Amino acid sequence: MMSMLPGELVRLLRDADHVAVLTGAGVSAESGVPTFREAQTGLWSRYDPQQLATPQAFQRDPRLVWDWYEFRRQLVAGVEPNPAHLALAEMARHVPRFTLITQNVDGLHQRAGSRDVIELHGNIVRSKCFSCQRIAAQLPEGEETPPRCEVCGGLLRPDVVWFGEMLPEDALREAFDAARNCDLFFTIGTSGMVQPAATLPLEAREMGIPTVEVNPERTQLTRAMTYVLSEPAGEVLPRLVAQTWPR
Ligand code: BJW
Ligand code: ZN
Repeated sequence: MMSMLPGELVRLLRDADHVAVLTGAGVSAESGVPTFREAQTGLWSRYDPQQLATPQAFQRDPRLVWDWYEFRRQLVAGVEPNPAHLALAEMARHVPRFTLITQNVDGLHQRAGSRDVIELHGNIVRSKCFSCQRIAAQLPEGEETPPRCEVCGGLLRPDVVWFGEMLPEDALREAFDAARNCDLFFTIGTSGMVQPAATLPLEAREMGIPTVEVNPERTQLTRAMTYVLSEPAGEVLPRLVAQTWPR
């Protein structure tokens, strides 16, 4: 049985001029991409992602960190966007202004048809030089792991944001602008543990903007939210879209 969503939320969504959405790893879970904080499986079960996603880890063992990302690139290449990604792409077609902000590095929103996605933590398909920061146009052919920068010979690393690193300035500014100026803010599939992304929903809340959390588990953000939809995103988002804009 399909349970009804709060009528009030459906009306808010239908009437909104600007909807902003923050997504995290949970939005890709139903595609088969493990979330950041759930136990890693197989080869990588011995490693703690929080320990690998740092510049220090890369300096200590560049090959290990490169291999971890290579494993994840291949995993993501072998999965498909799920109904949650598709529902968000669909939502953007109904709302006059829609800002999609993601912490994910997997590119699945774009593959589902979302445009102008604000990527706060970068993207694993791109590589950049650990020394000179230049984005690598293509990965140089060769045996070396990690490959080297064609400009300065430095080691290449994924173009993602590790702990202790700054988020891309433009992306961060656009995300905070949207959080402060939208009419409705969604936080979907994120534990709300990582700063500064986790401040976005609270920022919206502070402006008196209604906020919605979509997550089957409680999080650090749950208490502050106006509406809490405690279900997997891939189940509840398509229903929300269908109830808001019936065909
Ligand atoms: C479902 C579901 C389904 C499952 N449907 N839901 C202030 C206070 C304390 C610390 C700091 C602070 N400010 C900065 C820091 C330090 C640090 C930080 O936040 N640390 C905390 C851990 C305490 N932040 C930083 O270092 C940031 N940089 C910064 O602040 O620069 C300024 C600065 C510089 C120097 C010194 C000081 C300040 C950078 C943070 C970069 C984070 N990068 C990562 C790795 C990216 C590359 C990679 O993927 O390898 O980004 S970490 C990791 O966490 C990844 C994620 O994007 C991010 C968020 O995780 P997310 O998406 O929330 O995933 P999970 O796994 O935590 O949660 C999944 C959720 O989904 C769960 O809730 C499930 O229930 C749910 N779920 N199935 C819906 N079907
Ligand atoms: Zn370089």
